[in-house]
Amino acid sequence: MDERRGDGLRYIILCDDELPYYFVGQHPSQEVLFLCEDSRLQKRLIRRGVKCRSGKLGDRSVYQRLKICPTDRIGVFLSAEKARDGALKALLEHTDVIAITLFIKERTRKKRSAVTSHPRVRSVAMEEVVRTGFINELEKTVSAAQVRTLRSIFHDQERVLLLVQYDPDPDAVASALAMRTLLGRNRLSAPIATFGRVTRPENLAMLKLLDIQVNEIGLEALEEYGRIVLLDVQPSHFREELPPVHVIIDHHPETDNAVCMFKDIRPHYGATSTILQEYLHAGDVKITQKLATALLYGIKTDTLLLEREAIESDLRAYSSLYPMANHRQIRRMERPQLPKEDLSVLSKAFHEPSIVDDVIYVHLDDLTREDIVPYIADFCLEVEGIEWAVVSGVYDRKIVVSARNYGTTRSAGELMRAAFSSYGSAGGHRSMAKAVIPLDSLDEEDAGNPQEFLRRRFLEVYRAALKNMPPHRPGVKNGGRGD
Ligand SMILES: [Mn+2]
Repeated sequence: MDERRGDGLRYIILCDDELPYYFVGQHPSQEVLFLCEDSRLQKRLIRRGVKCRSGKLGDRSVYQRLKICPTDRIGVFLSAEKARDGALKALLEHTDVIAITLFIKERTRKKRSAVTSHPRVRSVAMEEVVRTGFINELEKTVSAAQVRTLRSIFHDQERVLLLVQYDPDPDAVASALAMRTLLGRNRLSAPIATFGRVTRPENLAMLKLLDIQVNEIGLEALEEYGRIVLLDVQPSHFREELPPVHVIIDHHPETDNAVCMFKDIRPHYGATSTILQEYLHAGDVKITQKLATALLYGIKTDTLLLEREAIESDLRAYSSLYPMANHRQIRRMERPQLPKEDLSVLSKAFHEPSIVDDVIYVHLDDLTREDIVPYIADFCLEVEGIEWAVVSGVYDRKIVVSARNYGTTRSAGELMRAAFSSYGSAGGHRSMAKAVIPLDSLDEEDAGNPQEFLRRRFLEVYRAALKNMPPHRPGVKNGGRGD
């Protein structure tokens, strides 16, 4: 009778009233078991359809009968201090659970006993749990109303244009895709369009892998559409004088006082994809794997893996999309594949790498994609005895340079700035940096032999920096690969 069911997780909830039932309820896939002392409470919980046992919670025999195992998830909702401490003590001393969650009232938080401050006990304020759930509901109510308004704006329209920025990024593309889904449209009745084009390789990889089409259009094409929707962008972004747009959904600070039929601008959000995820959720729209993958990638790239300007809403959207997304595709977008055309360039470059001091220089002549350069720079740093890798490539009449080091010497960003900022843009962090130099900014001789120019300039500043540098002390300031 006390045998565990299946091999799934088991949630064990110790309680002295019915409240936890509303928190935890019945979990569709996992086993939930309530434990209480009062047999009348037990009956009430069983009537609600959950499993419940009663017994003395300070008594180890209760837990031994249940064959508590380390991974059981144990939540304690006991308001009487004595009963609570007794139960915790029994659990800690007579079972091998990894940890226990103790739910407490915020105002009692300070009153901690030896057993509630045990390292295996984590206290969570009930108010906190209620609040996040509560805010969620308020948000959902508003989002559902917004979805109703949006649908009414579009329902009698034949063609809708989803317009994004000049060089659309994953957040914009995912938002547009989500908008189309929300409106129940397809790529003909609601195409995604830009006045520019998608250029970044990882963004192109996203379009290819997820089979998303972004049309390149001109201003005059806007006339063909009954409704124009701006996603992840506002009218002032465009050099073109836009006709009035109908809908703006964005997370950048509001720059236009544009009057339109519907506007939802949330500058505190990390991604527009998060706003759209909330709409889809509130509108009870089924999210396909493709859409979940796009939105997750949109949030991930705009928030730099949730490190930059991500708020709770972004985290919530992220975690709700996570199980639905195709992570293999996301990995492929993040590290785009090497184009076959560039293989011969690579083999030529590796045939004659140049190593001076502990710096390796590799130059790739004509590339079809610029992101090969940082990729090869990472690789070169693995070469035996190498402290610095400086890899350059010519792409679109520009020299792209990536520098990498082990962080033990001078900052890559500083050296690259010193060497190349007078020719183009240069900068970066301690262990990785980038420069972009238009070929036209070099004199004829250097432009004809960029490899030699780069090596000479870099070595100049590198040697100068070594001379001025105090003896290296590991772990101080310059230590660690960081970035
Ligand atoms: Mn964005």
